[in-house]
Amino acid sequence: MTTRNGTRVIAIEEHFLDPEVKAVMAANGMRPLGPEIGRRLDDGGALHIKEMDEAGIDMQVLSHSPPGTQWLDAATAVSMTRGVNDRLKLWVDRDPTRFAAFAALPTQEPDAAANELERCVDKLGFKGAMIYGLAAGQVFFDDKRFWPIFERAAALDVPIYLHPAPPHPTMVDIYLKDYLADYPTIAGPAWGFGIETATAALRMVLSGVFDKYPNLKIILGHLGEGIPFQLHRMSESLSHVGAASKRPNAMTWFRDVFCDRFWITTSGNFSTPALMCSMIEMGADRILYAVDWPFVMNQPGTDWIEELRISPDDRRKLLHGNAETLLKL
Ligand code: GRE
Ligand code: ZN
Repeated sequence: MTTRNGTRVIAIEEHFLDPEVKAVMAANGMRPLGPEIGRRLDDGGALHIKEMDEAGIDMQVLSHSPPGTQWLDAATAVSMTRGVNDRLKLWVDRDPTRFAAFAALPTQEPDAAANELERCVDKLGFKGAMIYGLAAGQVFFDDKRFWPIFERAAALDVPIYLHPAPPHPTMVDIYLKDYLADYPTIAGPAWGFGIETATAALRMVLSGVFDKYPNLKIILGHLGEGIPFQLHRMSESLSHVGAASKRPNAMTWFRDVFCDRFWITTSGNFSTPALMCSMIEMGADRILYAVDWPFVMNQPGTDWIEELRISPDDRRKLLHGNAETLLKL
């Protein structure tokens, strides 16, 4: 299929809210961010398609909105996440040319999460999984207890998308609280999300999980949550002392792992300078298109890519080719 944009467009961080999860969220006093986002998150597909058509997006890779089922108690999460993924499969099956899926995982029980990932990939045809922020809002995912999930993803050869979620309250309290009332997004997309998710990615590299599972592939949204801009400084500084300095390729170790094991998307970050930095640091093969619908609308992304002056080859990679390769679409 060719859209009005002249090339196939696949967007890979596009959210929905499962009706059962919505009900337990409501029962716990959790609400989507306003009626406009709420209306789009749980529309079941029709609004997705309408707004995809209007903006020339051919395919969305769907993922649950944060924090998925990660906030539930473990037993509820394990059973409810199966239902979430089964309902998502029915959705994709209604329109397989327009939708593909990332699994939600009950990360409270890492072995169950690994099994659910395998079921979703092998039986349901899902393309990977999305996990959010801190596990249960408390622990970074580099903790060894979660490695069974990464081991399975590597064995299945599917990526894990590391997505932001509300940051730890202690971080918000110490770093941001004074300005939160006047600038509520500073704990979210304006700053807190990126800081925390970049920290999660950094910690994953330091943990050695990529030494253990060399085929592990991680996706970051929002053009890498700031890491491409910091990559030289992080890599160089880490090499001076400590564990990185003992690596044979100390000077470039962090950069090498990041550029080899991570892919990034444009979700919510339609910035040409930031894209240029990312392309120079990581290469055009590492950057995939995403919108972050409905937290970000489709049309600003379309306006941006229509104006974007990159080579036809890089354009095809960004808009669909890299997604087709990484996600086997
Ligand atoms: C996101 O999914 O990236 C997101 C939210 C909430 C607010 C903004 C945002 O979940 O980008
Ligand atoms: Zn998102």
